[in-house]
Amino acid sequence: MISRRDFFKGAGAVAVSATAVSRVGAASLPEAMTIDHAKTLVPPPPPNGRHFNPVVTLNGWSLPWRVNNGVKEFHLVAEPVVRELAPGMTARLWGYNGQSPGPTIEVVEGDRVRIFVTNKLPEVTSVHWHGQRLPNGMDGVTGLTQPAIAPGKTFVYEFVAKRPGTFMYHPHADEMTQIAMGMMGFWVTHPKDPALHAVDRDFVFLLNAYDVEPGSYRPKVNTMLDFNLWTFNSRVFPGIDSMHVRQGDKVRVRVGNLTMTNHPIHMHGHEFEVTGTDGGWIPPTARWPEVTTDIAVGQMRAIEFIATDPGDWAFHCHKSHHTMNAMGHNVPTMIGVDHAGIAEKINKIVPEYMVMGDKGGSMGGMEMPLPENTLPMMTGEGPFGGVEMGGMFTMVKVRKDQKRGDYSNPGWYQHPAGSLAYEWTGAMPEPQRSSSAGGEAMPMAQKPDVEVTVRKPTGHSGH
Ligand SMILES: [Cu+2]
Repeated sequence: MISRRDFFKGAGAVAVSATAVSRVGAASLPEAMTIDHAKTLVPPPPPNGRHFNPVVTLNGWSLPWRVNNGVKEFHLVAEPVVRELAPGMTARLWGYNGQSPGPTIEVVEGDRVRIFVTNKLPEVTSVHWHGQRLPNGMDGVTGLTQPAIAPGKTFVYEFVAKRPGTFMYHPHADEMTQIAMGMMGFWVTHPKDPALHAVDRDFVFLLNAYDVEPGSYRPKVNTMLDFNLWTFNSRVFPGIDSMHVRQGDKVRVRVGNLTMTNHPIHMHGHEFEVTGTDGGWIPPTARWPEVTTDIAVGQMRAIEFIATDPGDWAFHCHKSHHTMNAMGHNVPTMIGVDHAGIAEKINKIVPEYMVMGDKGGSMGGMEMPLPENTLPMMTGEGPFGGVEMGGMFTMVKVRKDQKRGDYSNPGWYQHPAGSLAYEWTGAMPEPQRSSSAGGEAMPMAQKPDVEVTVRKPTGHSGH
């Protein structure tokens, strides 16, 4: 049997550190694996128990388990963590096992599961297993179905993972604070039959949001709507890993929303179908094609598509403020105002001041002094310059030569000759303008003396 310390070896993944939680409990508690970085760790095939096809958690990992008399045992530790949101900014959050979100828990339909939850927070907590069929006393609602887990205490949750599907976990204790601080994780119950709902690549992440003042490290937990960092798995662009797939792959992306607002998640270059929710799988006859699907608060959506077209395809929330980072959400509109040279001066007094619009030049390219520990509003370098994005933005990279099971970054897409937008360098025709006094007629598309070739439809012979 593979030892749990070797769990991530062979997947090319970074070693996981193991820490015993308490000297008293060490003999009976499963060791709590922790991670101290935000890399995407691709889980190896399950070392024991029933086979399943593991999911890949964006900038995250899946929690190893031990089998004890046929029961799959996991150990979650609720604790303060340091999360890098993107290179250049870290936040002091609360999470599980070293990171926020916590590790993804993967089990198989019918598994008996025992989860030890140790509270290392300075206040009480609990864990609610969102969407699961379980005994009421395992539902994790403080005061309603269980007493709170006091700091320093460990509680045990145990139930059979009855329904296959996609779930989340989060506290049901001082929720406004604990969710705003990043306490959440993903849960996947795989079907007994691995061929059921099988895909080639299965990515998961949670939508979350933080309000961290530039120059500070701790989220403001009383913010209700005006968050300044909109994140996929507590990461913002350009810190969010892209999803790397092979051309022709059937791809699933499961997204859960634990923010305070809805997020219309949009994918470029492909259509997808919503195939599942946290309530279960959607019958194929009830699905319809989409390129954007709205995910409400507390909801999960599984989307599926065939990655037919090679390229670097944007995948993002369609609310434009959600693809921006911390700086500049409250700046005035300055379109048309010539304020050359003024921005830098104002910036010395008002650090969040930024120039929007035509005279401000490129926001992403603005080299302005930032306070310690924050990120530019728009950022990220692409092969053609600044991407000018932030927040909830990443890419699906589709490649013909990506190997099966290879999740490494193939780099930027090389566009075949003739398939790239280009600058027009020919003559510019005089624009035709219509005046409001000119009557109802539309201006003609072409002057009569311009020679064009028009292919007329052929006659309807045979009708
Ligand atoms: Cu959004």
